[in-house]
Amino acid sequence: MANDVRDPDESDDAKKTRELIAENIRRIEEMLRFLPLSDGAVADLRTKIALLRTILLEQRPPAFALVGRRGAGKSSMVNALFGAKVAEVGHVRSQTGRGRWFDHKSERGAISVLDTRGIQEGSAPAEADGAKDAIASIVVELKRKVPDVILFLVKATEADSAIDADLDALERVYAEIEREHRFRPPLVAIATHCDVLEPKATRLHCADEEPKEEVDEKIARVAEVEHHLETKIKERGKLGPHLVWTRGVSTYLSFKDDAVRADERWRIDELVTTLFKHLPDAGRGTFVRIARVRGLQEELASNLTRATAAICAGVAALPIPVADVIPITTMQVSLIAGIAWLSGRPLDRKAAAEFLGAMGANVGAGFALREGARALIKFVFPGAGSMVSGAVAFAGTLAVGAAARAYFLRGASIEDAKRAFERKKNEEDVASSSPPSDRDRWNIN
Ligand SMILES: Nc1nc2c(ncn2[C@@H]2O[C@H](COP(=O)(O)OP(=O)(O)O)[C@@H](O)[C@H]2O)c(=O)[nH]1
Ligand SMILES: [Mg+2]
Repeated sequence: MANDVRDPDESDDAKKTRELIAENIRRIEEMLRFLPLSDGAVADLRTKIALLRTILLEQRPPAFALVGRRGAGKSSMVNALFGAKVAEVGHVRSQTGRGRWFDHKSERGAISVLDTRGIQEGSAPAEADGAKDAIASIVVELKRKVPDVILFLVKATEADSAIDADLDALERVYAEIEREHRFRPPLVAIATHCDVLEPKATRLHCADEEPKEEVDEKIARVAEVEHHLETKIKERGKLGPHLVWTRGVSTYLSFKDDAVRADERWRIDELVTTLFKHLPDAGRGTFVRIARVRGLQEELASNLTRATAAICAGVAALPIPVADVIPITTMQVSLIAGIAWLSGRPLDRKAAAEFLGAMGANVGAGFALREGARALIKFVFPGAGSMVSGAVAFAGTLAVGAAARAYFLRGASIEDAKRAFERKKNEEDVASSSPPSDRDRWNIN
């Protein structure tokens, strides 16, 4: 899949930071063979290193194919995922021409979208090139790149009328992908425009403020639509097995001069969570930055933290001279930069410097990763010489990760971040002061 795109607008600092992290990860990998660990433990560390590399260095835009007729809400869906105006909605001819993969961008990243509009319009095509061309171009595009997930969109108000042509189109898309890539992407079926179901005036996006009975009535209608949609899809043997989620949503956002004027989105967080679940790691980092669902940012950040902690503990198991603590704290600085990045900040040293400075480490904004690493030693491992035990490296890394998550993802004050750091560190210290020992914990031979 040729969808690994490096952002051409990436700053020099970001490039440099990437290179440093890449270099550091390479070093750590080289150390692996010196580690006194079992094969199983080494394999486990390799998996964790691969995760770090994928999240920090090998991100690409997630790729979604949107299937649904004109007006189903495909462009609105793209805007709803971003929470901003990135796609033209309504009767505007798309800037992409027909049936092309297109990267919708914001400063937080890009989502690659294949808008298959026109594919089901066997008759009366609105555009001069017609349905045949639409199909031909979509087939070409599906060859070029395989979608991670397919989103099938139907207007809730039209779900029980003629969706057979749409389902034919969807089958067609699956057949092409299957033939070309031997892969069947997960299918997410969405009923859009749920906000306009009866009772029309009842607002689902602020259901707490609405009469309960009316909300219940509206949600019951949504459930009916979902049931119908799901049944229709499951009737098709070629589609049913790939269906992972069916839900009614509202993508409604109104813009004025490109700024959000009204946000009436409903259940988009749930949708984002589902899409996240079905994305490969290479698309997940970008996706959580764009969609900004806190829980998912947290999930990825804690995966990153745990992986880094395990790697640091592994490095700490090395006898000197290789095992001075610099590689460990360098990994921790990378972790801070990574968590800042997941929060939407650029992947550069500025965010890490800000965090380290606020925590009390003395670093300039343009610090070298190693300098940051040295500064970090003082407060992660106070009193330690050049040797730290695996357990202490593990606890220290979890604590750094906890503080960075509090600061960047929850917008905690630096005081709170410090408290999160101390709390985590103490928890882990207590946990590691009694068995299991380093040896048990890391399967050390
Ligand atoms: N009320 C409401 N309007 C929507 C929703 N989704 C899309 N729309 C509107 O439906 C029209 C068509 O949407 P658009 O995203 O351009 O559909 P596309 O042709 O599939 O790209 C636009 O006027 C949108 O504002 C929704 O969930 N609720
Ligand atoms: Mg559109």
